[in-house]
Amino acid sequence: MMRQRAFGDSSGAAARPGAQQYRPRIRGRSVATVKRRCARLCVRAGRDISDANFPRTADGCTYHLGTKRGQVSNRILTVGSVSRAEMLSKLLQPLAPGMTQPLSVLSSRGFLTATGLYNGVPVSIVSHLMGIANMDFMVRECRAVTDGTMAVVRLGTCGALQPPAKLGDLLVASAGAIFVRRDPDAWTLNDGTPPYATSLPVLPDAELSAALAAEGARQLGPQHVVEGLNATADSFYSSQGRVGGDFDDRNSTLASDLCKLHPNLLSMEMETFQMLDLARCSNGSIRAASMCIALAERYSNRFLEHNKLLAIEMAAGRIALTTLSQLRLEDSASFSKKLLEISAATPRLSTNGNGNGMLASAFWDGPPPER
Ligand code: R1P
Repeated sequence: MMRQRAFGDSSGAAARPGAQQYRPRIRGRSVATVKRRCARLCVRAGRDISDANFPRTADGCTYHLGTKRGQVSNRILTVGSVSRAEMLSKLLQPLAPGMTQPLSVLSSRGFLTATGLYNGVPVSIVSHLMGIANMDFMVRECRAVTDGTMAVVRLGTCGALQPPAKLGDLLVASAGAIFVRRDPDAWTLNDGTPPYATSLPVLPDAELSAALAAEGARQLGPQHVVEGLNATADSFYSSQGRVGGDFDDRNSTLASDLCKLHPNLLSMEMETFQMLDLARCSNGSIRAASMCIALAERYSNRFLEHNKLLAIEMAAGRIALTTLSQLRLEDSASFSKKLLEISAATPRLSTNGNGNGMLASAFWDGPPPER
């Protein structure tokens, strides 16, 4: 069945008479005031895009993530969900004296970037949303606004495909990731063409991956960390072998076929391969590794309880942040100093300059912007 292939205002309901009107405020200012100030900053910064090849605003914000040089560290913890990014950002200290929280930017496309200090080292937590196309935006647009070697750790959730991977474990992709994609030609031709195709594995940065696994074992115990191969799928349902009656997916043996083909296969998710592939193609400028929480046991059909997930996310976040902050990067000292200088000079209210995007959590803790 498998074939091996390399792939080159809210609507505002009318207030009831006598009802007290709810007026949300952000740092003591009305939402309208904050929006007006954001809009002024946007206009001043210039929202027009200057380059069709690699679109950016006049003040250097990238098109989808909405961040610019000085807002992103070259040590990046990337996570799928925005809520996970927000939760883990509480582990960061503000970048510079006078700041009360990490610098945060929420783009109009929904990417959240939070930059602060962990163990005194600047680190960014960036949400990459879901799927390989979004991971592509995250890696390329962070690369474009950072200097020096970039180290990226993905902390995701995944399905555990076979023992020894079990519910709640941290599955480290030390053996890399393969890509699994649905091939529509199988349905078009209907001539026996295999419906799913897999790539060869792409490896992580060996030192970063080993450090992640070692830190995981140190903080959680070795029984909760399993190393092996990951499979990144181009969808959640068909290409991960989830079966249902609504579509002709031809995938009932997909997960077991993959396990037969790769006995060290542990996890299945939707982004790791793309991150490792881009790092491999970055001319040596990106070091990447991936660790996923086993949220589902596909072989037993069990799913992790929500409260347990939250606890493991926090623990895994500390593991990833510790690993990133301790990693030796050639230019880390000079870069950290530069980021701190730039960030200290950056207005605390950030706009992403791309359409309607506004700042997320770091709403206004500095002086009012120039008019
Ligand atoms: C699917 O529910 C999402 O969860 C997994 C998959 O890779 C996909 O992005 O990872 P995250 O929890 O990191 O988003």
